[in-house]
Amino acid sequence: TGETGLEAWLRYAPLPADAAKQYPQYTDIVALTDSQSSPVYTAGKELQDGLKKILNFSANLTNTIDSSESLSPSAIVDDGFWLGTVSGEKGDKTQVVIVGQNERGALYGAMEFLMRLAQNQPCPTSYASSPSAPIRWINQWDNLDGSIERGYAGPSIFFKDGAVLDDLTRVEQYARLMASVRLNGIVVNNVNSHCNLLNPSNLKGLGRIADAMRPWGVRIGVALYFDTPIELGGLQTSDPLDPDVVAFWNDITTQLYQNVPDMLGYLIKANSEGQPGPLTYGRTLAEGANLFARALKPHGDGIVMYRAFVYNHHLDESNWKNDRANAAVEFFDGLDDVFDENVLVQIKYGPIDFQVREPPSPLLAHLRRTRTIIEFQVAQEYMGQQSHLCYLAPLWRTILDFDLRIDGEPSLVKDVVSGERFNWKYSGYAAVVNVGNDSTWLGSHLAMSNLYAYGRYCWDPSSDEAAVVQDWARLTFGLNPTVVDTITQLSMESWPTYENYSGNLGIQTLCDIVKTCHYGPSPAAMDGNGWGQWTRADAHAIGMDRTVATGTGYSGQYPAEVARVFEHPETTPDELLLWFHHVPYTHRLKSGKTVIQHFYDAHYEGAQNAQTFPVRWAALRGLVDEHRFQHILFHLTYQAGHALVWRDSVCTFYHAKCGIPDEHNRVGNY
Ligand code: GCW
Repeated sequence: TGETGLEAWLRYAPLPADAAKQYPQYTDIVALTDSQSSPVYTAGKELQDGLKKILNFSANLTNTIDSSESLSPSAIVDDGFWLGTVSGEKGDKTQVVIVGQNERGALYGAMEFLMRLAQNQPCPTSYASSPSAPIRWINQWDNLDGSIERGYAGPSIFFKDGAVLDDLTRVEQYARLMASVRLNGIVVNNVNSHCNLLNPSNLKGLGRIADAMRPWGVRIGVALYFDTPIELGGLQTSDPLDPDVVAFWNDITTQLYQNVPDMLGYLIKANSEGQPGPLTYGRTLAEGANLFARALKPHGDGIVMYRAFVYNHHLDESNWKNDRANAAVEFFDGLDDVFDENVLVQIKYGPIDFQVREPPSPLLAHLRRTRTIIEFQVAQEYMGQQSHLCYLAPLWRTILDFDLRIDGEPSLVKDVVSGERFNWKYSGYAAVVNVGNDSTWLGSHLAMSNLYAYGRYCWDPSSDEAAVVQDWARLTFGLNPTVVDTITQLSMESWPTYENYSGNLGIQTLCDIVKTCHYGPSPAAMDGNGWGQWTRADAHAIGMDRTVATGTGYSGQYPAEVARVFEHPETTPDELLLWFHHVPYTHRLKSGKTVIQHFYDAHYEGAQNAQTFPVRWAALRGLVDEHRFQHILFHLTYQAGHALVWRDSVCTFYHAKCGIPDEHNRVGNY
């Protein structure tokens, strides 16, 4: 299965003999638990399996130890662990000790040990590690019929024909991958969901999903459809203040907890892209969120993940002041004190929609008492849909390292999200992931670095993105430095390359909005519709004027110090210029180039670099198994071709719009 991709980065490939012989003979594994559904038991089994595969050791697994010693390292928090070595009682045997702060932490420590071993890194003598944030979750956009919204890797591993699949083997394997990068929760169905999830047999099915994932320390939650009381309950209304509606949700929640006693809670997309919500009934967003919060409250620690992705998708472009980017702050301002304490607001990293370049959502600077979850997308919806290599960790870092300067104080997005900035105990990360039934999980072997990196970043948002992809490459493709270096370099170049040929200077990914496929170049599709992902390109100028002085006022949603920077073209960084300003094509960038010449040059540079990807990959022939070698070569060759299509479509479009020739005489001379 190594070659098909099913084991992804958890292949535990055998170490070469000369490396393997440096390791002590691990003979006995003790997993201190009585329960086979405990992550501690899973840890023991995983160690047994990993040692067999990596070192060809057959170790015994038991669950008791003759020792009064107990280790309780104090500096680790929930889900954290300590991994180290201690000398045996007579000093003759070295033992590896893994101590979890909880059961999940023990599993994480065991997998850390194995993933180091698989990279030929001996067990550290003393290593403690704790998560940056307690919420490290995935959102699946899987529909009950088995299709996946924005899925590019086959049908759902959870659902088919309106029901939960009988065979959940892939779900268990997915939970194993999640545990290895310390992801601890998943919402299994689409936010554009429907009420058929909540029929009695599916409630049982959800229980089976939870049972399959629990041994890996993964808890499940569900996305709810706001009008379920009408459509499933036969009520006249779904008004969140109606007593029958309240009773309906209380009842559903009780039934859910009967099947999933450790449920994470509810993810809610409401009043967004045609979905009903509290505003439909003349209620506030908080009244809608609190309805679910109160239904959850009696059952445990379940939370409402209320999505901030609320906006009007029939916006009138003829009004210069209209701006979809303003929506989240406009809708959520004033609600900071009225959400119940178990409501968290889930905010996409940027104010529009997972574009190739966005500033961080300003809502992250507005909610102080209401805790937040930041939403990323491992699914490469606007990023080449797993047909293009686009390693996203460098993009995530531009968001996580951004200093919002809330109240004039250091306020890095990662410190807001971790809870540190406002002293929250429960907050963190979600990412939309579109794994499917394909044996590669995401449809592309190389795209899996994004899933791996997502977990690593939730745990430690200050990780070095090159080091993360190197670890992933060693685990996935082996220890050959040529292979690891090539994959690392291609991955590190991939986002800047993609940005170059897809959409520059903060103009967004110039793909097809109107057909809603969000794939392939279509700069014309950005304007003239209600979606609000506008570029306002005409014959003379381009970009959204989001200034307070003359535009939509969006820049003023940031704290003062940041707002000042974005208010003026001179202080706005080039890469976000057209996000914030409407400027002539002849406007000079800090680089000295005009906007239009930058467009031409960037598209040629990006497409040119993409041509090198298959060539550089091809140099690895014989160093990677033939199956994966060919699969990846095919993808990179396709990407190289599609990059040319991108380049020529975008350059030709703007050339025709403004009539300004390319200084290097390429555009229009095909
Ligand atoms: O990015 C957009 C997608 C929709 C998605 C929506 C959302 C699930 O194009 O497919 O719907 O965002 O995040 O709700």
